[in-house]
Amino acid sequence: MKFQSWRHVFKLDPNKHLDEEALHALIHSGTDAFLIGGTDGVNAENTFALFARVRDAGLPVALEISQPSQVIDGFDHYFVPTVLNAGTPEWIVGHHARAFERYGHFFDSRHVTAQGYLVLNPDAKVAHVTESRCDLSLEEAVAYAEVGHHLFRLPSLYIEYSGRLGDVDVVKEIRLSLPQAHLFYGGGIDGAESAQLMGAYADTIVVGNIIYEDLAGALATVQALR
Ligand code: 1GP
Repeated sequence: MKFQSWRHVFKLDPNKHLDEEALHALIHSGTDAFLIGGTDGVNAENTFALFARVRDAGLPVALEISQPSQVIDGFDHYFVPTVLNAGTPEWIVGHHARAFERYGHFFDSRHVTAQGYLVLNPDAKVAHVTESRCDLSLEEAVAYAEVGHHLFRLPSLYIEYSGRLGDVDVVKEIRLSLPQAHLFYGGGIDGAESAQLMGAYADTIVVGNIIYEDLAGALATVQALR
């Protein structure tokens, strides 16, 4: 199943505890895929441990690569973020160049997709790490997305509000400006209502934190999009 047809994704954090019962519920929730990734304390060991628990679940499992040392063979798909509004070139192209130095010979474009991130919650860890400029006007946010899609021709864009629900007008305007782009939205989705709100404009909704805080809320996000 290609990522373009994913409507709903659960993002699992290798550095967070998930018991068997919860994992079983997620596997049978009707979600389209699992995305494994996180910002804090993610390494090859905990990434592999989590991957081993979901690899035979019958769902696509993708890795969001946040550092080259975390790359593990065997995933169905790999996403490589490039943060369009990062404050340092490291997170736009620097880490990527170092990853290609090490792993370039393994590169297979059929299984690797660049995601043009717009990091828009200034309080999120990812915003601090990437020194992202989050105080963008609506027009500026759209312009960054347009650069990612039209100029860099990225195969997907990711509107990232990790930790809180974002501004639906930003998601809506980017959708209207870029009807052909594949839009991921993530941040603060905690139940049916927020899933529907952002799902009206984004192609793929990513649900993360709520898995660990309110499993019933997390499960409700899947049904809301069906
Ligand atoms: C994080 O966009 C995802 O990278 C999901 O965000 O954890 O706030 O659901 P939440």
